[in-house]
Amino acid sequence: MDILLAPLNWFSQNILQNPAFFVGLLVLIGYLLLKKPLHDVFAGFIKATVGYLILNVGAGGLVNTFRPILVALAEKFKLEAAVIDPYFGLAAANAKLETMGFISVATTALLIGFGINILMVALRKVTKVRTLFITGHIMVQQAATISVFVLLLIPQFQNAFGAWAVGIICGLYWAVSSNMTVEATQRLTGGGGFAIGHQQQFAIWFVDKVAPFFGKKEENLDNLKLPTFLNIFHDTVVASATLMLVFFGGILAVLGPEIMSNAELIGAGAYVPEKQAFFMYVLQTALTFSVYLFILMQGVRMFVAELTNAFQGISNKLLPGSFPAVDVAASYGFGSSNAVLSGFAFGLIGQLITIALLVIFRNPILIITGFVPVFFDNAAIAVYADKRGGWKAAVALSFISGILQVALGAVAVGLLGLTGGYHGNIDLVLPWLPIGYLFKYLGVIGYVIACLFFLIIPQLQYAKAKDKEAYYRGDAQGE
Ligand code: ASC
Repeated sequence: MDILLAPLNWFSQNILQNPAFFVGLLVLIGYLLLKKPLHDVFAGFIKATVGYLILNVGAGGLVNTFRPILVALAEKFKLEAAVIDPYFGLAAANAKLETMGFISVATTALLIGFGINILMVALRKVTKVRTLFITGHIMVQQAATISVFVLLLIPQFQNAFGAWAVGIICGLYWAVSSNMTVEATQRLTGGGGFAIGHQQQFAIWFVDKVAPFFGKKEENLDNLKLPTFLNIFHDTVVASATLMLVFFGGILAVLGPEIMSNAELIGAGAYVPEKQAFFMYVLQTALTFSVYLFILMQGVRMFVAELTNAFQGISNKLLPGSFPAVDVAASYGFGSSNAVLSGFAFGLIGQLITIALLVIFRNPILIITGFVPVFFDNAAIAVYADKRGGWKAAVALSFISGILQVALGAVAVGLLGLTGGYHGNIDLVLPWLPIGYLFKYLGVIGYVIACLFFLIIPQLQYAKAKDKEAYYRGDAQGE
């Protein structure tokens, strides 16, 4: 058994959980299948891997710099609140699994889930699933949260079968949810050849469907007529730096130098009072946002370009009609230049209003905005919404998403009895919160219903597609 498990564990830790190399490997295989000269294969592998590593630097910089600032708010006001952010959710889920004696379930479930996803794609003629979810760091977070859903709410699975129960439903979610983003992403990217495998696939599907009801796609954020002096905000660097100066500048002013120089609380990005005036620190921190956003987009452009070309090899020869499902940031470069920031801004407003309502109505569970959902989810929602329904759709749908993230996040914290945080991304409340209630009230039957729900979705997608060949090509059908 060990002989079998050792290579699997190696693969999981070194490739699956490190998607830069996974994407690099896919590009390498894709170019080999396309019979490209070896030096081109090598160059493609390097560009894709380095591009993804650059994306990691950008995303990691954003997360590590701005997450602690939001958390410091809870400290300052002595709030007993859950932070809705997948890194806090991971810590809270692991703490819960530890007390339940199931800490190792999530890692096993990760491999089982990935295997299920591969199986679903291999059997695509039957399952109608075209996408392989390859964003490993996200799968780690989700496997932990979903372990709590399954094992806590369905006591019958608190045994050796538990890891299988978690793995199977994780695999179904990964395969089916990413499959739901194919048409929307092909439409957004003009046939980019990838899908989204992250934490907002259901939301992307939904937004793509409803955005046209909010407005015209021609009235998108890029075409928005601004008074001449506001035209400077069509530039992402100017817009993001200004927005962050107002938003994080405001928060940092409230927090003050004392908390921000507490290295233990704030971490490596701490303010160093001896070296820098507080005002200059605030200015630099706000501008750093634009720096990381710029880096992130650069990395995305590099790896997406390679992946799009190379994957033709895989989808022509190895797995016909299949798509890699990658980090949601891959979609950011394809929308209006300021869609990402608009999504963040209006998602944030939705979140803050809902948090204020929780406080006013003395809800027993309070929520603190976490950086990852408010930025990465709502940015994507606005990008897709703007493409289909223009700026009105982008504004309205990211605002609604912000409300749901907080309101339903608070319900999820209560349902799962978590302390300190919850995953918070939009898919982890819709559809996962209703699924949680199915588990709670129907037990194993609820689990079976949830699995059938996932299995039936691609069947419905396929049944609805007028042109069945085009379904496998991923072409967007019907406007
Ligand atoms: C997440 C998460 C991250 C970011 C990153 C965005 O959900 O855990 O680190 O989004 O994947 O590019």
